Amino acid sequence: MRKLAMIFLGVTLLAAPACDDDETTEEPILPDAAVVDAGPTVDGAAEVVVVRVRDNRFDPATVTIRAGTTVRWENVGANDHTVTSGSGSGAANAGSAFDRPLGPGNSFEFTFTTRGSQPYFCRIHEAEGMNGTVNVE
Ligand SMILES: [Cu+2]
Repeated sequence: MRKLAMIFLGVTLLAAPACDDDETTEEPILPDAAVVDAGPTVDGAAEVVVVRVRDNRFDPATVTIRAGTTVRWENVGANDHTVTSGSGSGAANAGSAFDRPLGPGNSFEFTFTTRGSQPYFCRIHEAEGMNGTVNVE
């Protein structure tokens, strides 16, 4: 019985402060026209550019983005592919920035921070000319 009494007391104390709060409810404050006119801030906003990975090509094969932009490759085909940095598997730096197997329905994101022209390719369909370029400005 003593335990029950303690629980009851606890519930009563918790419920008590909510009794007379209704009068202090505030209306939402709408922003002035001047604030709305300022518009959204573009600088620093996350940007994502989508490249579709098809059988067997990147679409579009060339994208031009600003530094800090994320590219998302989406495999919309039926084949396995890879998204591998470098101009080809023979390049000394092949796969040094990214090297991701990409099965059907999967996607991969990479954020480019270094400016310049950055080639990439698919290891599986390299011989078919499945490659692309990300130009980072
Ligand atoms: Cu491929």
